[in-house]
Formats: sequence, structure tokens, C-alpha cells
Amino acid sequence: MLVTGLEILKKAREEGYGVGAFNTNNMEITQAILEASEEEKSPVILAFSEGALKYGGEYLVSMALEMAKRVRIPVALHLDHGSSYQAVLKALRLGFTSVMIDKSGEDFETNVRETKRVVEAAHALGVSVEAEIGKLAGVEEHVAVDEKDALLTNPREAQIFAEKTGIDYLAVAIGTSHGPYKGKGRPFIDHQRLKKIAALLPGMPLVLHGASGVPKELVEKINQYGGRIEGAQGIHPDDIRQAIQEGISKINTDTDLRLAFTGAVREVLATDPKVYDPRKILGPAREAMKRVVKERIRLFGSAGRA
Ligand code: TD4
Ligand code: CA
Ligand code: ZN
Repeated sequence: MLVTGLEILKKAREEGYGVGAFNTNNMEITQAILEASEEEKSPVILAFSEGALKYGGEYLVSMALEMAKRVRIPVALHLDHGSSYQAVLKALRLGFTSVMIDKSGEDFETNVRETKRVVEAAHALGVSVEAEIGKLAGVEEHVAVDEKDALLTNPREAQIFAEKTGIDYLAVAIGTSHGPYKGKGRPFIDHQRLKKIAALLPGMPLVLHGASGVPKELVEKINQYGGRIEGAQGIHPDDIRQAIQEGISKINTDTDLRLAFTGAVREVLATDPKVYDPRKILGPAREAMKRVVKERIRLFGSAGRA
């Protein structure tokens, strides 16, 4: 059933588990996410970037809405990294139940003002809002403390931001970054910073972007069948578990699904030169993504919470 993002995340925050926000771009990805979540009896957030909306159009959303209404788990349809008020309004018109406005690249006052505008519109329709403060720059662990401080979320600023805007959940920059290359050295989560933010915002679900684990097996499979993904690194499962205990409730995962998809497609094409049926190529990819979603759900602790 379709529910708001807040309904899912409020419960997760209170009960101390995480919920995955998985990005979709086509039918197979949407099916993988919803089927895996239903089989694990887990609530789930189905995320669409502006790029996804451009690629799949309104049909991608109608399909997801239709599927979301039929599954027996809570599902929220979420706009990921909405870049403008207009983009958010479009998502609201399409029936999204959660929207993110990302003005984290602007100065603090602009971020507050633009986020507030989105909160007013979305809340009038009963839709929940995520916003971001700090920059997801892929900061290296060895970077100087003051330099890190300038990029990562400032706890006191986060508190003021949440109070001024009335957002429902907050994306924080605590060391992670998007994609399979999460910096040199061991990718890190600034747990001290996260704990400070959570202490100043009691009860507020926090959001972790760039949370993919980039499992070695997925990268190796791609490379085994002719791909070349080098120096890929993700966030360690232990870091994710700890972050959830510290206040992270929504965990964004996109890269791991992309890697699973690519590896499976490469394997079929490389091992079955006679294959030309799209279903025989995309079917295994869907299964591979399903396995990833299930593993993430178990890591987040949301299995059986639906
Ligand atoms: O917010 N996200 C997903 C970003 C999706 C980008 O989509 P486009 O290519 O269409 O812009 C994340 O935080 C994902 O983090 P991850 O670690 O999985 O990369
Ligand atoms: Ca951002
Ligand atoms: Zn993100």
C-alpha cells in the first residue's frame, strides 16, 4: 500500500531500524525492489531521481504507483535530489508521497528559504519532505579537520535548519558520497558528528546518502565478464549498522543495484552467445537486484516490520 515517507520513517526511528530507499529507472528495477521487499515483509521507499523521470517518463511512475498499491507492504514514492520547486510540484502532481528538495549547494539562507517553500506546498497535500545540509563531497578520512568541517554537516546548523524549515527528515553529510568510488583509503562515516546531530534533533529521522556497500563479488563479476570497474569501494556493513543505532533511518542505495544489474547482463551475454530474447537478458538482472535488495533489507533490520 502507498503511504507517506514520514509514516514509514517515524516508526523506523522510534523502533531503531533503517529503511532502504532504492532508486529505480525501469520496470525490472521497480519489480526487483518491490518483490524483494514484499518477500522480506519490509517497508520500502522507491526513489526516482530527476534523471530517472527524464528516462522513464510518467509511465515509469504510473507503473510504480500501480505496483505499490497492490503489494502488501508500506511503500512510499520518493523524489530523490529534487533540484527545484518546479521539480517538486511535478512530483506532487504525479502522486509522490515523499519529496526531497536538495539546495545543499546553495548558501544556508537560500537552502532554508527554498526548502521552506517546498515544505508548505508538500505538507498542504500531506506529503513528507526531506532536505539536505552539508556537502556529500566524498571527503577523505585523512583530510584536515577544519577542511572536513567546512564540507560535512554542522550539527548546530542542522538543528536550526530543521527548526526553520519544518522538514520531516534530514539528509546529513557525514563522509559518504554517491557512486562506486567512495574515495581513496577506507570510506568512512563520521560517527561522532552523526551522534551530535541526532542528539540535537531528537526523534528526527536522519538520511544517509551514498550508502552503497559496493560488494566485492558484484564488482568482480562485472570485471570477470569484460567490464572494467577499478578502485571501487563502498560503506562497510558494520558502519551502516552503527549509523542506524545512532539515528539514521533512511538509507539510500542505488550503486549496488546498478552493479548487480550490469554483472548479470554481462554474464548472460558472455556465456550465452546465442541469446537474443530481452527477457533472458533482463530476467537474471532482475533476480540479481532482488538478492541485493534482500541483503540490504536484512542489514537495515527492516525485515518483518511491514
Ligand atoms: O541519492 N542516491 C541515489 C542517486 C541517484 C542518482 O541518479 P541519477 O544518475 O539519475 O542522477 C544515493 O544516495 C545513492 O548512493 P549510492 O551509494 O548507492 O551511490
Ligand atoms: Ca546535495
Ligand atoms: Zn543521494
